[in-house]
Amino acid sequence: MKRIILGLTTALVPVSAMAMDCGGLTAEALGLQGVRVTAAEPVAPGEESPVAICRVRGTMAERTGTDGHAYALDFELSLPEDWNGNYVHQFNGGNDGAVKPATGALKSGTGETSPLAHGYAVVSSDAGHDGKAFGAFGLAGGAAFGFDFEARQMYGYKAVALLDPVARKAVEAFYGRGIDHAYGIGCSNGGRHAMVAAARMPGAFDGLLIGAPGFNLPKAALQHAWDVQQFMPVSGSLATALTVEDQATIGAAVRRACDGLDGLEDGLVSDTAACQAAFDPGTLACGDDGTACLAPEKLAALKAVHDGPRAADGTPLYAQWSWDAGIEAKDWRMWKLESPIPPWGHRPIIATMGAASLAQVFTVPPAEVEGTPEALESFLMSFDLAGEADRIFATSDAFPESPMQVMTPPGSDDPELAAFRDAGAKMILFHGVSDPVFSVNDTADWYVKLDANNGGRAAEFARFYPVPGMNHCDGGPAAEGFDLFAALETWVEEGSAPEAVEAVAREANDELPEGLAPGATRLLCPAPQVARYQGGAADRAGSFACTEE
Ligand SMILES: [Ca+2]
Repeated sequence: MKRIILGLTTALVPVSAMAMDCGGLTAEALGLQGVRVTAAEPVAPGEESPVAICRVRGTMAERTGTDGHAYALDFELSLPEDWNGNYVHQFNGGNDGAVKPATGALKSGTGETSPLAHGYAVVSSDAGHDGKAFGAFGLAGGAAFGFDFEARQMYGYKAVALLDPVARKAVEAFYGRGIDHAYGIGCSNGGRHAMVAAARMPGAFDGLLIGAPGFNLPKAALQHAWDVQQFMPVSGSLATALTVEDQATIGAAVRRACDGLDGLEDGLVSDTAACQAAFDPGTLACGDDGTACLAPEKLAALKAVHDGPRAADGTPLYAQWSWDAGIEAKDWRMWKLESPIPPWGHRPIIATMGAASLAQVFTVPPAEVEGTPEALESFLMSFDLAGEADRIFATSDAFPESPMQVMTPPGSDDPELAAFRDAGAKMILFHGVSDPVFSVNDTADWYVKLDANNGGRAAEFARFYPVPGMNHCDGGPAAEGFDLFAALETWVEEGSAPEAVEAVAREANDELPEGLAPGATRLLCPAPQVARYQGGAADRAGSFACTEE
């Protein structure tokens, strides 16, 4: 509130940070070139926004694709009335293709309230396609844009690079002053967008929050084909290759071997590295004692999936995976085996949702595949990993950059991020140890290389938090309620690097293990530290400490 003088009387009126009226905003008024503002309207606090905002929707980079489809980069900008001077670029996930509400909320990592609720200006986009390019062969999982090379580039890296300066210019014009701090946040493919930004736009963001990054997405798509090829022969159906009971059997075996390694049997395997040495999947084999076990063909498939796909000469095509108790969770089942029956469907969508992307976005040349579960399943079963895996590295006249070039952050095989580091920027990464989509090992290996290439001082600008038990971005038998965005803000704005971060076992999480009560808190530790029990109340983070040994 600010006191202003109106003639001879004084009055208290709310003061807005806005320098312009929201209604009727145009691209010209905001100083934007090559952009159409398609809507601008005030939104009162409520379901659509936690705070009063001016919501601007716009479109840019409009063109007709080589497939005849109309492409554009559509975006939404949330401009809070009570602006805190800062900016968030919200990177979305999956195949993109839709403008999600610009609130800055992640599935996890941004706490109970979104950055928008804290007064950030936030931009969100569809990454340059609308998910509706079907081509001539029917529904294909929103991935048919991959037949158009420029749409691939937009999805891979150009959408963020094109939109970001436009969004900032609009923010600064709207408020009549510069942005103090700029952040980028995303999980999954959104985490990949953030890692790409660190490499390609190293001076753009002061802070990046990076969840479960799919920074090797085309390789992870090969893993998807590999998984299906391992699981399908077990019983002729992904849905029965491993049952829910089998998952529980595996989770229980991992806990028997590993739960206590962190000092407390609480259902959480916090010492992931020690668990890889301590857990022998052979103990899952059926013996004579009648206890729960896996049949030989199930165990063989599980081990193969865990080891990851390999080329004919034995070279890994993606990554290995970590044994962890979160393998029992619903999310793991959805991505690896089967999804629940959707309200509109008569049968489960078998977990082949990555097939359309492998066929149409992550290979050169792309392959036509129909969107039916049967067609997608058949595509993955017939994908020749020994002979066709190189298609993720291939180029052609129509696709002059390979899928790996388009999707991965340049230099990520041997990362140093010198320009990002030298710009003074900070990044926080987090990844569920039981993520079934992107292997936590891939992110952990990347971080180890980053640290080595920075003389053991990567922690001065990048910290990595593995989350035991957590699945893809959130969920699973884990303490997976945490606010790493707040930790990032403090690091960027106060120079105080995050150490142990508190995580809560959310009451809304119906998969909490026995031993982890709803509301209990734990510590998330920056790798290579591990949360170890020190004694005291088992439901309090204060009873744990982050240590390397
Ligand atoms: Ca434990």
